[in-house]
Amino acid sequence: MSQNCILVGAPVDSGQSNPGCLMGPASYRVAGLASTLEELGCSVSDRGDVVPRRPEAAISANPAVHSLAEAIAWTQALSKAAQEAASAGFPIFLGGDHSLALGTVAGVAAHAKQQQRPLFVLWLDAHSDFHTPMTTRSGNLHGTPMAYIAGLGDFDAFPPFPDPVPVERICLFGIRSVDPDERKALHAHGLTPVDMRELDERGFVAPLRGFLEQVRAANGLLHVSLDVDFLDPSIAPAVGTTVPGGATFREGHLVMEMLHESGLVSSLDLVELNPFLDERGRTARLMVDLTASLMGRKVFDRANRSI
Ligand code: 6HN
Ligand code: MN
Ligand code: MN
Ligand code: MN
Repeated sequence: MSQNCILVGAPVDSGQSNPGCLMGPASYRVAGLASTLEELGCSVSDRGDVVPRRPEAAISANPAVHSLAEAIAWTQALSKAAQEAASAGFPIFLGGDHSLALGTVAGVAAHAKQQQRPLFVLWLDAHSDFHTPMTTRSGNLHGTPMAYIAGLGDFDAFPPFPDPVPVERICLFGIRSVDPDERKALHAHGLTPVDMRELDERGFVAPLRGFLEQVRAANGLLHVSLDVDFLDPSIAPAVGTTVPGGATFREGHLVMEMLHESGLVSSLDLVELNPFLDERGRTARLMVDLTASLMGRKVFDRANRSI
């Protein structure tokens, strides 16, 4: 699968409170993302960084929420950029904090609708990101995109999500930190995360394979949102919301290799990298290497090892 990769920088920093994610796109470029993909036979075009319009004033009904106007401006700009990129090739969105997915997934959902294909979402994260602006206590909107994508109400002045993704088409994978209000909402909407406990018991292969089979059976498009904190902090320290007990180096690569072999992935977010917290670029390089595995880098080609 040699792809036409379209890099879209999304230096979003307003969805959390730990400055630094805005350096993420630059860090991926310095770590050699484009040349790594080219070595795999992909063609790569880098569209540079998206620039949102000046935010219009917006105040949330929840006083804890900050940077609402910025988040809405990013959502509008990224939704447009993502829809365009998705119709031209395989978009890779370089974050930026996870609030960028409010826009990127809205854009790829609009694209999927146009293609009349169902969109599936694989959320690789320590967190479920299933708050609405009404339930978040931290006020950090990077904790909300999954609920937006699933079409939950109460999203302040955000544009309505174009074509909400039903929970049966969402897989939250690697989860190990869920706030009480998120747990309530997940229950209410019948969305059961594949949490680390389940992965400990069943391993990574069976649950992922089950989800990929669903995508294939529905001839779906698959958006993957990779949060740095999906990975264990010992291998990926450059994120403001580390949670112990994450995916190991090999588990991370295994997921990416299986995704490649499935041939089903149509777009990717790389989110939450905070280069200010990195150690000599190791987290940025790991994220680039994981992307390489997703795009087909492997040790050895062997038939019949696919899902
Ligand atoms: N992320 N649930 C916590 C909050 O502040 O709402 C953490 C959110 C983390 C967000 O993983 O992108
Ligand atoms: Mn996240
Ligand atoms: Mn997270
Ligand atoms: Mn929270």
